[in-house]
Amino acid sequence: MKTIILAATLQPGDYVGFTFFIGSMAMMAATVFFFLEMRNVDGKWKTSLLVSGLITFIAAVHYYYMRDFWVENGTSPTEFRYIDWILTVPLMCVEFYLILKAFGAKMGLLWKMIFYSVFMLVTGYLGETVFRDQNALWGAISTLGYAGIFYEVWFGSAKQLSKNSNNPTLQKAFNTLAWFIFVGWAIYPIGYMAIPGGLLSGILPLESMDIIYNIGDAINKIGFGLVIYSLAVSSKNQEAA
Ligand SMILES: *C/C=C(C)/C=C/C=C(C)/C=C/C1=C(C)CCCC1(C)C
Repeated sequence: MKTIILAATLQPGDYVGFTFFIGSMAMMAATVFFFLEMRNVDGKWKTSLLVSGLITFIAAVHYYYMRDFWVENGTSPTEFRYIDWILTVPLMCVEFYLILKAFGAKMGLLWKMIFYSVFMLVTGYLGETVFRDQNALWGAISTLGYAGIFYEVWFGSAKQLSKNSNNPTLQKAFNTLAWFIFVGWAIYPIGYMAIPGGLLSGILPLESMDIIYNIGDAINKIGFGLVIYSLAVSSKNQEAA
């Protein structure tokens, strides 16, 4: 008997597929939320919320494709994944710049962070695809880009600007975002190490890579946006008080 598999049909037990569906919907819902809430915040925060919504919007569209790709091929949609990241991760750097702009952030800081993130992603992509046999080496090279961003927000000029702002609301939000970079972003290298021949491939089955990436994206993209949103709302309440 011939089984007809309809496009984009989930099979029972396809946990990777589940997280792709949940991811698509969560990113869409978050996008609607950020865009609609733009009317409820003051001037400069509108841009920050717009960027938050763009991040989840770009992810929602890619998740739509990735979900389809996974369901049809049963393999990781690596290209869509990295195209998404190369757009959304620099936009997360833009978020840092926007909240620090009023306290003296320069374009140089933004470009530096964008450079680190693009370096991290291009080398990570090479390790996952072209040079899979040397994925550990490329993973290590990619980590240098991650370390650059980590340094900026924990010790570098971004940290200094936040420290010198004398604005407790900004500092609290900045520190939360810095924890996202530390803990939230550290989720990704764990997923990367599940690729065949990767450092954790003995412990983690290959499917766990996409599950881990999907969880990481939901936490980081939506969580980051919510931190920005609460900063915008509490800044408004402060001014009203
Ligand atoms: C919304 C997407 C985000 C926040 C993606 C972040 C991705 C990373 C922090 C990826 C990092 C990697 C390493 C640090 C080493 C191994 C290769 C990567 C690209 C998975």
